Amino acid sequence: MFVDQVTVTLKAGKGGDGCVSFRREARVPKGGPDGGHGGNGGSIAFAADENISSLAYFRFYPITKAKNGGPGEGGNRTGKGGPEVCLGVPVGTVVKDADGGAVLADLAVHGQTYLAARGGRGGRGNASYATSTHQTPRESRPGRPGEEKQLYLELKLIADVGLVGFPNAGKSTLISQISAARPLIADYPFTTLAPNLGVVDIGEYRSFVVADIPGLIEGAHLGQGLGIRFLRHIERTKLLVHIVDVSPYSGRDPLEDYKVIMKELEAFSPEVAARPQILAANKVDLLGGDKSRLVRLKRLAARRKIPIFAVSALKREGLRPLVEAVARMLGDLAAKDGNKAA
Ligand SMILES: Nc1nc2c(ncn2[C@@H]2O[C@H](COP(=O)(O)OP(=O)(O)OP(=O)(O)O)[C@@H](O)[C@H]2O)c(=O)[nH]1
Ligand SMILES: [Mg+2]
Repeated sequence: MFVDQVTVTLKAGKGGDGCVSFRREARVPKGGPDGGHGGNGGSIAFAADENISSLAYFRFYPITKAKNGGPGEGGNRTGKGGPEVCLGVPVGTVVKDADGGAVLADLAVHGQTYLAARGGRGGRGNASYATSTHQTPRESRPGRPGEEKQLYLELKLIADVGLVGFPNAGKSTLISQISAARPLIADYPFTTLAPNLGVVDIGEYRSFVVADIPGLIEGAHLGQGLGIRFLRHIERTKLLVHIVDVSPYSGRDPLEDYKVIMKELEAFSPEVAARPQILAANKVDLLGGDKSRLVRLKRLAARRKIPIFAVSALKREGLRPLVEAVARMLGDLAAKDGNKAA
């Protein structure tokens, strides 16, 4: 089950109470105070883990509690600390306030952690109150409560390239041909219900990550089809590969398709819509003698200065130049970014 948003409740452990105790031993009269501090309550943290791919765990376990700290003991013994609970989340998880407002943490790198709910401090034991003028202190402090929080976790996959297009355009077919990803492919719309990531190997130890997401249709931003919420998974990509079905069997006009998708992207986020794009005119194997649909799309691409590649994802035609162009553009963008940073 792919889950990319959940609300969780965290209850960190309470600190253990401080102890009041006096040393009592044969032949040691007035042994003095020896009550130890309470142990700290257990904290709860999130850790990004590349082996976890969704937030599904939290659907089943929305509440996490950490153990309380143990009470202090005589003989100056500090109570046992509550162990920290570390919750694994997929890389790309954003932690927000429960109302979806402020971003508290963005766990974008494997191993990155965020201390979300701090355990309460243990209370002081009476031994720590002893002074030269106050030698038999009877005071101690109770442990402090642990933090209790409701948080909203949102997964935003981290990919370099996002595939966008109408349902059935061939997005999943393309990712299956250029990477090891094996998503479901079928001749009906909305085959893909959850995003797929694929790593595309371009030799010399270089690679990039592609995200295949569910298809968009007109009105997706109003909730048509599967809506546009999946677009969040391409929010962090550097470039988009926009796949348009140019075969006559789509029953639509490729130029119209292009514009509809752009409108939906715009409605989701103008920044995403403005991201560098490469057009993939797909299913050219079905064109037959009449190339006009492809030619018109190529003209539109030329007018808008968008690189375009005619491909057949199914027949693996034209995929190499497409992948090379993507790799080149990613390289150029990284170089530009580097210049900006310098
Ligand atoms: N003839 C031909 N068929 C293709 C080509 N690419 C994809 N198809 C077919 O088109 C249908 C849809 O392909 P998918 O890859 O599932 O399309 P999608 O864009 O992932 O669709 P959704 O997941 O529903 O958004 C499948 O039957 C594919 O075999 C192509 O280049 N040529
Ligand atoms: Mg698909």
